[in-house]
Amino acid sequence: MISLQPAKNGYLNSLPHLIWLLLLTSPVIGQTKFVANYDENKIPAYELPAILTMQDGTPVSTAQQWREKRRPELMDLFAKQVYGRSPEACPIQSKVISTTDAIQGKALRREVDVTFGGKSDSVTMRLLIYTPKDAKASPAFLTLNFQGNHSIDPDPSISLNSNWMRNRSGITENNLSSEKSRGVAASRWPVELIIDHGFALVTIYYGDIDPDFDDQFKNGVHSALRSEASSIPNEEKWGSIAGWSYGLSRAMDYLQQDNQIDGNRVAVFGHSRLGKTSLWAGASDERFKLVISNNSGCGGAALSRRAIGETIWRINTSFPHWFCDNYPLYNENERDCPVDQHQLIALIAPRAVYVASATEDRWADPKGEFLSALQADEVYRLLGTDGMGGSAPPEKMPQADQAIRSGTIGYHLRTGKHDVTTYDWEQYIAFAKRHL
Ligand code: GTR
Repeated sequence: MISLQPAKNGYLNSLPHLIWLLLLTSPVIGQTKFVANYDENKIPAYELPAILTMQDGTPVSTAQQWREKRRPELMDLFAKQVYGRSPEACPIQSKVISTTDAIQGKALRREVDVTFGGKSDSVTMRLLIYTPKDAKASPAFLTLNFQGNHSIDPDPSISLNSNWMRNRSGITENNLSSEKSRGVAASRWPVELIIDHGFALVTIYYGDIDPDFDDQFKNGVHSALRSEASSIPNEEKWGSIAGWSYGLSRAMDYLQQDNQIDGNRVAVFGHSRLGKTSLWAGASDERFKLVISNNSGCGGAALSRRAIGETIWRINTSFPHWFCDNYPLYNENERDCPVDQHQLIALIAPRAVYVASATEDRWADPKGEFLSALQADEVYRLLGTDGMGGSAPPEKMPQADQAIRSGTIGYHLRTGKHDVTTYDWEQYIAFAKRHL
């Protein structure tokens, strides 16, 4: 579904304009036409939807009004207009696949298969779990990964993933896992650092839950829970981000039964599209006590109305399966979207949230990510926390590598590119120590 705004722009008045419009909105040709704006002076004038005002204009001034009225209203809007509505939680089954010592004996490493589904089918996701060796019930970081569990560490005993995997040039249905792909993403996963600070790390290959390509939802969770989702109107049905989030919640169901993990102290973390996913998982499932978005950008932490770097049109065109079918209504039409992403951050309140950007990641709009977190401050304070810290929110975006992490909303702008680095993890670990 693509919003063409014909009336507003008067495009449909003549045949040449109609042809031009079709070219602009064609996914293939449109890709070559899109030139991202990176100029702050060219951001369209915008007004953010208020967080503390109901859709009918009623102001929200108490924690109770937030909890009982505004929060449910916003959850519903994000579900119906952005990510799509997911079916109810379903039961899970788990099976331990392997248990071994790891990290020079400092950790116990387990692989646990968690299976869930509905009437038609099921999916199995393999959890790779590192827990500090002699600790009982550790706090944990729960995360999805892009390239298979075996990509996070070269350890040859981690099982290779045989599911669909993305290649560098795009998407493919080939299985690209091989001995050579072991540890390819290790720089993003400082497992030893995490363990040394007393945390568990739980990671899952995101393709176990839903393969990341547009196949009209023939596979993954969408297929497994098709009949459970059948009563949801088509335009409100869950996209892949909601599907991956649903998988994170089922992983959380498992973690609550695992006596090596403290199910009340679990952070959900994700990078990029998986950062968008961790935010939606954190908003949807209040069992996550800390939510971390690393370079999540458009459809994640960044304000959509700034339309800088990646835009709603761009993301819906490149990745039509990530969001629900209502979301393209806001293609090049951000102002009509009833929500913006600062409200997503607010949905996590009063639980701790951390948003991180990178200086060279202009596609994800670092400033828009910061402004989102800043705007959510008022809800955090209404709910009795210190928001971004101090007696009032900061007036300016911090300098690069000057993390704000004294409050309940953390933020940093790291020097460098779109990535996850040890610097990022050091901030998350320090923040998690205070909040988990
Ligand atoms: C990009 C996409 C971003 C971000 C990123 C990723 O192609 O435009 O929204 O999610 O992929 O997930 O790696």
